[in-house]
Amino acid sequence: DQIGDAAKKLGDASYDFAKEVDWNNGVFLQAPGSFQPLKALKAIDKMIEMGAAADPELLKKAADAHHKAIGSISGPNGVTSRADWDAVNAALGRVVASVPKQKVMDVYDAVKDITDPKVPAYMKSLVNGADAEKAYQGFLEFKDVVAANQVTTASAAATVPTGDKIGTAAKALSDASYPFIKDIDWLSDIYLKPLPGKTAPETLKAIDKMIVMGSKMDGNLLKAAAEAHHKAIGSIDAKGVTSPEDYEAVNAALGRIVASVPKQTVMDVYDSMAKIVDSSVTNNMFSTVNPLDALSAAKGFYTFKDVVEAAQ
Ligand code: CLA
Ligand code: PID
Ligand code: PID
Ligand code: PID
Ligand code: PID
Ligand code: PID
Ligand code: PID
Repeated sequence: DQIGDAAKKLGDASYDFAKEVDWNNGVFLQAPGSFQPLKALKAIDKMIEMGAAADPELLKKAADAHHKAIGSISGPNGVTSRADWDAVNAALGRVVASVPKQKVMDVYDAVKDITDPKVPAYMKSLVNGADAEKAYQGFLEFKDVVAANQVTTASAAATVPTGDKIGTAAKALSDASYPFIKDIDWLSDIYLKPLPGKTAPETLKAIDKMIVMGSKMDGNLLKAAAEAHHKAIGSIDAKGVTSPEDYEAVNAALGRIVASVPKQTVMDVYDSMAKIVDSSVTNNMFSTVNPLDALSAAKGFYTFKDVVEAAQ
């Protein structure tokens, strides 16, 4: 297709740049400017809306391309192979083309809003500037091909199951865990801190398991989960906490996407996370909330998971 062909040209123009970026640099965990969690949540919300509007099959293929690319990483900078670089660009170009232009521009504008104008120049200073310029020229040509293949209307909204066992169980889970949700400091910057003692390649292994799980999920249910998050963001209070109803809808939606993949795929995520999250992290989280509320939430979760497993 045209986007695939254009991605090869983009690769010619951008792979030198890709090799020069230090993908393992811890700087990418930082906010791209001053820390503004509510504004950042708005930017994430625009990405969620774009993801929910995208073609689910193309999203899956993009997830697969990333998984494959992680498998061909080499060298200290963590760069993937030239062929996989092109495949990721092609897959993302197709995802972008599957949503109306305005959804893409909304993400761009919202990200711009939380990005210090000095950040792009700083990023450029870390690589060969001429290669960055060459990559950008390549991107400008690529985007015209994407725009020429872009849809003008968003895909249909997801169908949300009703009256299923997971939905019923989500009510009990949410009642048991909403006090815990209210105890959590959602506006803290602690969630952007590096995991103690872990390197980027180690962390990427766990992300890879999530990518694999995402690619196996039922596309309609994943879209529904994204829509539920978007709705929940719309009802947050000043401390970032969503309404009980929207929280329940998020739990139901996430229970359903977990049930749409094999148990082992879920356990692979859990086991890889357990390898990189030290117990000091979990204990620290626990120390910031009311312990009884956390234990009630955990009890609710362990009951919920049996209903999910039965539907899996
Ligand atoms: Mg989420 C999970 C935040 C968007 C899909 N997500 C999580 C949590 C964290 C979070 C609260 C990971 C850390 C953790 O486990 O804490 N997501 C979060 C934010 C946003 C977002 C702030 C921004 C909008 N997510 C989002 C989108 C999607 C997902 C758009 C795609 C539709 N997210 C997704 C999945 C999962 C998460 C599939 C998880 O599995 C993970 C999670 O919650 O695992 C348990 C602990 C969890 C909480 C504080 C909230 C849930 C409370 C539960 C139901 C009960 C508590 C149990 C116990 C006390 C603690 C966990 C024990 C542990 C051993 C499992
Ligand atoms: C400017 C001035 C003109 C010239 C110009 C110009 C530039 C415009 C530009 C630009 C626009 C632009 C857009 C970019 C957009 C990037 C979008 C990224 C989206 C990320 C997402 C992430 C996610 C997920 C995911 C799916 C999940 C939801 C999420 C589900 C259902 C200024 C040059 C034309 C770069 C969507 C993918 C996992 C949130 O106009 O004169 O330069 O760049 O998890 O959804 O699971
Ligand atoms: C524009 C203007 C509108 C019209 C429009 C428009 C276009 C927007 C577009 C577009 C946005 C867009 C984005 C693309 C992004 C491509 C990103 C590729 C990333 C590849 C990576 C590969 C890799 C790895 C990996 C992880 C490793 C690092 C690597 C570590 C830690 C402008 C059409 C709407 C194409 C990251 C995965 C293995 C490098 O908005 O008018 O057209 O395209 O090895 O991580 O090692
Ligand atoms: C300039 C002037 C214009 C021309 C121009 C120009 C240049 C702009 C530039 C540039 C922008 C730019 C951006 C770059 C972005 C790279 C982003 C990389 C992200 C990597 C990540 C990696 C990771 C992980 C991971 C999970 C870990 C955290 C991490 C935990 C909990 C100035 C040329 C357009 C290079 C996210 C995945 C392992 C961080 O605009 O005239 O030149 O470069 O380790 O999670 O640990
Ligand atoms: C233990 C001991 C027993 C008792 C027990 C026990 C506990 C087990 C547990 C537990 C397992 C467990 C699992 C959890 C799994 C969480 C999984 C999260 C996945 C996140 C993903 C994120 C993503 C995306 C997304 C889609 C995108 C890709 C991504 C596409 C196509 C130990 C109690 C049984 C919590 C997948 C969603 C946006 C990466 O067994 O004695 O306690 O918890 O962007 O995909 O866009
Ligand atoms: C288990 C054991 C196996 C069998 C199995 C199994 C089950 C795994 C499961 C499961 C995992 C799982 C995960 C669930 C997670 C739910 C998370 C809910 C999060 C809700 C949020 C709501 C909100 C917001 C929002 C953003 C705001 C904050 C809030 C800010 C900055 C165990 C079956 C495989 C259900 C985050 C979105 C508005 C609070 O593995 O043997 O069954 O379920 O307002 O952000 O303000
Ligand atoms: C313990 C002992 C057992 C019993 C138990 C127990 C407790 C475990 C616990 C607990 C685990 C736990 C986890 C918590 C996790 C909270 C996660 C919140 C994530 C929030 C995010 C928010 C954000 C953003 C956002 C984007 C911004 C950055 C942020 C930028 C660029 C010990 C009870 C099981 C509470 C990610 C989205 C706005 C950070 O196990 O016997 O008690 O709690 O602002 O992006 O700015």
